[in-house]
This record gives sequence, C-alpha cells and structure tokens, in this order.
Amino acid sequence: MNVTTDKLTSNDLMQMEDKHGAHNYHPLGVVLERGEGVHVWDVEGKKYYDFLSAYSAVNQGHCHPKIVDAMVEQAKMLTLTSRAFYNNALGPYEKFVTEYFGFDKVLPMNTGAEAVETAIKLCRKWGYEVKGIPENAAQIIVCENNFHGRTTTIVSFSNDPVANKNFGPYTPGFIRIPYNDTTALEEALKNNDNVVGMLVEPIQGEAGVFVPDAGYIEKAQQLCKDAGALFMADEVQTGIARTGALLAVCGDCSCGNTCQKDPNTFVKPDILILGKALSGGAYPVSAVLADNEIMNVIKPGQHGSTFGGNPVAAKVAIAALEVIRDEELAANARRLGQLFRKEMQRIIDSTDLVVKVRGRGLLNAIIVNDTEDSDTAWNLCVALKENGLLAKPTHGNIIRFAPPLVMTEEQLMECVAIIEKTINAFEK
Ligand code: IF1
Repeated sequence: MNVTTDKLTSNDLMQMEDKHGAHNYHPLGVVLERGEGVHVWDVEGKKYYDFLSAYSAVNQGHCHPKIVDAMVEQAKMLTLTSRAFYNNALGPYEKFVTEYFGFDKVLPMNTGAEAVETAIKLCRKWGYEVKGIPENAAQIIVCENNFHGRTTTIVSFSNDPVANKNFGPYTPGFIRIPYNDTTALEEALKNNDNVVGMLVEPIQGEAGVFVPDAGYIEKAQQLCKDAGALFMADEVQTGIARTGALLAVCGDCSCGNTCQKDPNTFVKPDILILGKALSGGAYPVSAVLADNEIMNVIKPGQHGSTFGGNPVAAKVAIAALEVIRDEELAANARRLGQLFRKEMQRIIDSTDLVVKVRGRGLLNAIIVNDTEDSDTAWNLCVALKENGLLAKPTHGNIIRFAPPLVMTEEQLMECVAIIEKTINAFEK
C-alpha cells in the first residue's frame, strides 16, 4: 500500500480488491471514484466518457440529481418496512409503474435475476392453475446464447459453459432453441401442451448485441399466443429507452409509449421483466409486470423478498421513469444511435481492425477483426481507456458501446473521435 499519502491510489485499491475480494470479475484497470452524467473520474482525477453505463443501468446518467434527491429524501424518512406491513410509497409506485407500461399489476423485486426467477415461477404457476397442465410438467422455451442472470436455475438453461460449468445439477423444464428462428419456435410449440411460456431478450445483449430480424418478436409473440403459452420479455438490459423506444419490444416505434394503449401496434408481452435503469443505477430495483389473469395466480405468502417494494426503491423508480419520460431519452437514444452507427460504419470502411457495427438506439457493439479467443478487443478497450473512454468486451472479439442516454450530439461526436483515433493508432 502507498503509505506516503493517506489517499489510496488506483493500484492500492486494485490490490486491496484482489486480496480481500472474490475473483468473480476481471475488471478493466481503472478505479472509479465519481460519476456525473456521461462522465466518470478515477481516483487520480482522470475523466472518462462512460460507454458501458453499468451494462445499461445508468441510462439516465450518473448520479442524476432528481433520482439521487428522491433516494436521499426517502432514505431519511423510512428505508424498509418489509411487506409484513404496508408503507405509503409502494401503492403510488405500483399505480405509477403499471400505468406507465400499460399492465394491471406489478410484482416488485430487487435484481434482474430475481425478476427473471419471479417470471419463471409466475409462468409455471399459471401453467398449472390456469392452463391446467399436469403438475411439475411445465416447459419454458429459451434461446441459444441467452443471458438472463446468474442464479442456479437461470444458468441451468444457459449454453455458456463459463456461466454454468460445475454449478449443476441443473434445473429441468427448459427447451433451448436457436434465437431469431420462428420455425424452430413453431416446432418447439407444436404438439407440446406442456410449454407454458417463452423467455426471450428482444435484443440479445451479452451474446454480442444481436438484433433479431424485423418481425421476429411480433411473430414469436403470436406463435406463443396461438399455442397457449406466455410470452415473457426480458427487458432488463434493453428496456427503459436504451434501444430508442421505451421497450425494445416496441421495435422501431417512436411514440414514446403512448401506443401501448393500442394493442394493434404494441407487442405487449404477457410478462414484462425490468431492472437496471428502472432505478437509473442508483439502487437495486426490478419488477415483473403482468395483467390480472396471470398475476393473480400468486397468493399471499407464495412469493416475495425482504427488500422487494421497499419505500426507497419505490421513490427512486418513480424518479428514474419520470426522467426517461421528461427528458425524452428514448427519442435521444434513437437519434444518437443512428448517428453513432453511421459514424462507426464510416470508420469501419477505412480500417481492417473492425468489421461490423450493430445495434439499436444506444445499445451497440463493434466486431473486432480477430478470433474470439484473441485479446485484441480487450487491448483495444485498454487503449480506449488511455484515451478517455471506458468500454469492455462482451464475448471475445465484440465490444459493447452503451453510453448513458443523456449524451448530447456534441459529446457523442467527441466519443466517435476518441474511438477513431484509438483504432487508427492501434497495432495488434
Ligand atoms: C454480470 C452480462 C449484461 C441481463 C438481462 C437479466 C439480467 C441481466 C438481459 C440479470 C444482467 C448484467 C449482469 C452482470 C453483467 C451484465 C451483463 F454481461 F452479464 F450479460 F448486461 F449483458 N437479464 N446483466 O443483461 O440482472 O441480476 O444482474 O440485476 O452478471 O456480470 P442482475
């Protein structure tokens, strides 16, 4: 440890984590101390553009004053009652969030994985008690290369050995099919009355920002509906304006979520799963939304969590969603995303280092021209860090670019310049 000053250096802090913390991550070598809007600062005071947004949790920008103020104000009043008692913040939040997204009810949880687990339990229970399939026979369709969290059940249906090797025995009851393949979905649904639902990311984030073909989500929802299975959209990463619409299931709609009142245009999931930016990154808040026919299968005592629906989470989530709406962040993400991909394509046309850019809104990724097991993408991220922009590879040779949605066009073009400069100076 650096004993000459009382302020710990980045190296001091990285060594401290290495010694005392589990090694369940391999972070980029930067130690952050402060965040504001699209910027973060390390402990030595160096300023960076944040191009990851904590995996799309900080859509509203770091430490958004409206969100922080709501959190601090409630935290001084009442932080947690448990659901053993009512509190004066939960009902107003439940009304707000169900009207905001157009559902009858919400089941409040804390992390994205908890919300996904909740959706799985809800779907199974609906299968037994409403659809009427035999007990313990429920099957849920998931997609290859999915990422829905890190619990034992969730990694049970992952095909990523890094996520599930030696975490068995695995939870049964899941059928995995290729993503973006409605023929495979039709086949999985055919002649199998025990399929109670499909769990899908409208855009596969961790897999490398895979945007499915136009119409895939709509067709998948229709096939599930025809087969008497619930369509569950995991919008933990893609939701809350990240992809240029309030929800990625809205596709290219730019209505700002008014059309959710129009079932002819809005691909309304039977179960909607939210997390991350539901709190703007200030606090763990997740949610499962559904209409009464589905949500009412859960009776008192059958599901819950100590912190689920706590007063601080309730106030933070209202503020976070108001920021999305009032600052029109979906429209900003749509506009800046189109500009970003156009600029990335211009750079790609002039370099051999990067071969593709893909994404929607401000959820994008570039494909680096090297093998999946190369460290080129990692080294490019290290070089970007040196030039003042923070991003991290998802898998192997893919770098995800996901800045906060409050970014201005001028800031985005500064980031494009940093990326271009870094690519042009980079030597494998
Ligand atoms: C990590 C990935 C992203 C998610 C979707 C549920 C969850 C996530 C679509 C679970 C969480 C996070 C988890 C975090 C890194 C990050 C991630 F790289 F792991 F895959 F974003 F792509 N559904 N994603 O993306 O939500 O329980 O984390 O609140 O585990 O390393 P959570």
